[in-house]
Amino acid sequence: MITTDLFGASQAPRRDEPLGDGAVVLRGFALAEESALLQAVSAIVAQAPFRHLVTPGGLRMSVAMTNAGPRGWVSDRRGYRYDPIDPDSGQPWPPLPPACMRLAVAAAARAGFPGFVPDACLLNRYEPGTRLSLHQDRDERDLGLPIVSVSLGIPAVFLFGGLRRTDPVQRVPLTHGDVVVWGGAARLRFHGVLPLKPNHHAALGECRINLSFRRAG
Ligand code: MD3
Ligand code: FE
Repeated sequence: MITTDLFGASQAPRRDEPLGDGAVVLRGFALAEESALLQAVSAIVAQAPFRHLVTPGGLRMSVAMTNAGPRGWVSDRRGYRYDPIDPDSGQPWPPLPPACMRLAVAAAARAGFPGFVPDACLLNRYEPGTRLSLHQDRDERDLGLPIVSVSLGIPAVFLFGGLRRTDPVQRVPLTHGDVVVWGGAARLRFHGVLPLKPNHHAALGECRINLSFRRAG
């Protein structure tokens, strides 16, 4: 039964959407920490601005990236890796704000990964036209641990493939406040993001920011 409290807040049961084995979409789960997340993003990018990394093959990535936490994901001509130091500043990546940590830990626990404590948060910035081509995430030491992803800003269509690059892909629309936990059998599935359509978000403008919380080491 769906009830409404004195203040009109819907008490509908939260609808978690399983995405096959090991992955679940928690619609709107990040909205409880929305202002803390937006404040965290601005503090992080003030210290470690978004930048376009280069792939080992020399191609500029269309997604702009930065990191927070003890380790950060970087790519350059030498390869992909996690590094405790921001190569642009020579300083450690900015800290992971406690509200972000709490959100990631709570989402992982809700999805069946109690005790997951991330040590890295990769922030991806998409603008209209930006895409992320199909890839696997396999630079983390323990691939048995999940990744928690938080979408902010304008909507995107996430591509969720299989264990082989050529497997068919599911299209999953993700919008402001949605959280996805990817673990278990889903952890090594190919995935990507379709080119973003022009759109506007009240807090972030013509932009989508995805935070992905990982255990790198
Ligand atoms: C699905 N980012 O940074 S969320 C990435 O929306 C990345 O910015 C996407 O893929 C984004 O690597 C998707 C994070 C994510 C991470 C690992 C996954 C999704 C995943 C592993 C398996 C399946
Ligand atoms: Fe990925």
